[in-house]
Amino acid sequence: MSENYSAQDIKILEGLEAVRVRPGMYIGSTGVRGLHHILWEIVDNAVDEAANGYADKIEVVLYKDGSVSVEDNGRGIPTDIHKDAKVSAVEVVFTQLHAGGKFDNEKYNFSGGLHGVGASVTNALSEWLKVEIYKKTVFKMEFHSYYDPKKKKIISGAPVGPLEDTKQKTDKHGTFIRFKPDPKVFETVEFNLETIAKRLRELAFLNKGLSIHLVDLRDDNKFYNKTFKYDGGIVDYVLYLNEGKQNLYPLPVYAKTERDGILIEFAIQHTDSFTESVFSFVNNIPTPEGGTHEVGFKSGITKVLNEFAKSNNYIKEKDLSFQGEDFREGMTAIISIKMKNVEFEGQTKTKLGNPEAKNAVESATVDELEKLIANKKNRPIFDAMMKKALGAAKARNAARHAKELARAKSGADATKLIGKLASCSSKKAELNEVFIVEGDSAGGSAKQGRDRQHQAILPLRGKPLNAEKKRIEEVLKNEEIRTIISALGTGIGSDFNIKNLNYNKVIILSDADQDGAHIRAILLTFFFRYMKELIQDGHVYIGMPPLYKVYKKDVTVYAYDDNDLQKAINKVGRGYMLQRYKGLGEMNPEQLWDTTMDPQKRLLMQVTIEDAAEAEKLITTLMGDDIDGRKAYISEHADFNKEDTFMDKVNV
Ligand code: 0RA
Repeated sequence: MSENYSAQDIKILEGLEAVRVRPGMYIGSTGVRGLHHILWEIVDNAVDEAANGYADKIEVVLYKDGSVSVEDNGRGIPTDIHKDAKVSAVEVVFTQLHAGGKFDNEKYNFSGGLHGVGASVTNALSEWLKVEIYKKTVFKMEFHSYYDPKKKKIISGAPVGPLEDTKQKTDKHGTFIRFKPDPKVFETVEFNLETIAKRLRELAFLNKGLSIHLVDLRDDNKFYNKTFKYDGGIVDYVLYLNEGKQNLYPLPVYAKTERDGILIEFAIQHTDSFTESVFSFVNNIPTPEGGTHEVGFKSGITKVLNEFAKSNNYIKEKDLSFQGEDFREGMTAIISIKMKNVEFEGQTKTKLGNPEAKNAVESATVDELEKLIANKKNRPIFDAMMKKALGAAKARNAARHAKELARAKSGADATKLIGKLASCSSKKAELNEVFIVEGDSAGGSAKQGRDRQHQAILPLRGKPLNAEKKRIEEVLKNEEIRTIISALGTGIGSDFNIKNLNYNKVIILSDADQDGAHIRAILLTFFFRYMKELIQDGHVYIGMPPLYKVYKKDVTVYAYDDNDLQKAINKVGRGYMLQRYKGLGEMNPEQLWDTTMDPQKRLLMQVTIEDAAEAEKLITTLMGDDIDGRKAYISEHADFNKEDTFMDKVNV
């Protein structure tokens, strides 16, 4: 039993105790993110084993009891006695912080990134953890956390006994780890299937040929079982992201190479869209804030394509020249690198800081693209890129004027634009909110019903333009869009500056019908394309007007969905009357305030983007031309949309 397990262990366990005391220091938070973090620690180890060529299968299983397991078919965690620690290496892995580094050798090198706090942190924050190692025989070890009444404290991740060789023969090789997150640590211990599926799919794309099997056994009525395996790796990833778009050449351009000890892999494909979608990764970890590798990649592309354009006389006009952004119009690309000693920077520590990565990636990108250009067979691809970039450069030239218009933050022009805005009296942006309201009549009610000090109202007359299908110049011609830009104050695209945001909350208020959903989707698409930080920083909300009013003489209860309705009816009791709201316009100012705008009572949904690539794909699918794709996407995602993510907000 743990109580009489060797004294030396107790010392080691002090590390795990520190993790219990300050979990946030190790896993960021004890919310749903932190919960998944301790799973990623275990998954990362298995993926490392695969990335180093020792495993090609991983299975993740979610169980009814709240536990989760990760199995790989790799070499198995070493079972021998660790020289310094004098206990098994397995025990070291699960009880010593950062034990990953103990195995630092040439073969096991690219591990440890954003996660990288080690399996011991997962153990420390679990009720129990069981490990099995398959190496000719089955080895087993178990850890648990429990309250020690003598010491009056919780002992975390203590071995129940030493590593045991059960002597049971096995043909398998690899590692199986199952653990149950401790509800005493986490605010929620319910794993999110969608979050896990997305990350595992991403990992499967990033690790060509790796088969990742996900099984959810939690609900008898909803058995889920899916295998992610992509023999094309990041080429498949780019094709997946471009599904439903019109490509300009059928197969992505792809290269894989090594430079200065950094493994570099990229895939590029252009479509006829106008947006740039570059997704970068370091050691399988997404870097949505970019960093040196992304900078090097982009400048490599610009150099090669500029050179190609010059030597083939693509530019005939005198006053025309290419800029890097022209080559990236309609470009979907993945740049994935693997390197040692990564340093992350930025607000969310998702930006690569290593300076050496810039030159390595840039020169590798130049060399690899030049090789591809030299191959005559690829000529149509690079011709297509030139044609696309020419269109972009010409439009950019012609559009300078339109852009300048949108940049105007003061002066007569802006005043005219924001004429429709009923602003609030407070000048403190952090306390203020703006409601973007569908329709003039609802806008009128909102203006009358609001808290004038802190709530501004911006009524939308027509439908704003769908930003997905147009170049920025077209988008900016749309008056509704220009009004929104002026009102928010931040500017857009490369001019965007969150510091100039006039309102802490931007609340979209549209009807609970098809049209309302469409307007919501259009606005979210616009924010996503041109003000991404607004969403990333959590400023965008969806207001939730009620669908029903249930009332009798002196009682009124509002219901926000059909479930709510039954409750409301029960509350009001016999002889109730029912009104179904078809639109915001049917509510008078007081009702609108009571149900939808009053910060004390209203229901708001915050719009979040957990995963940039998936959000990107979602926008393309929902707002693009491919109707079949849209239907398929909606039906596939129809019933696990309960989480408060971008997904269920764009409820088209
Ligand atoms: C270091 C060395 C060896 C294997 C591993 C680490 C390893 C760790 C994990 C964690 C999850 N799955 C894993 N698979 C392997 C080599 C061991 C040997 O050659 O005996």
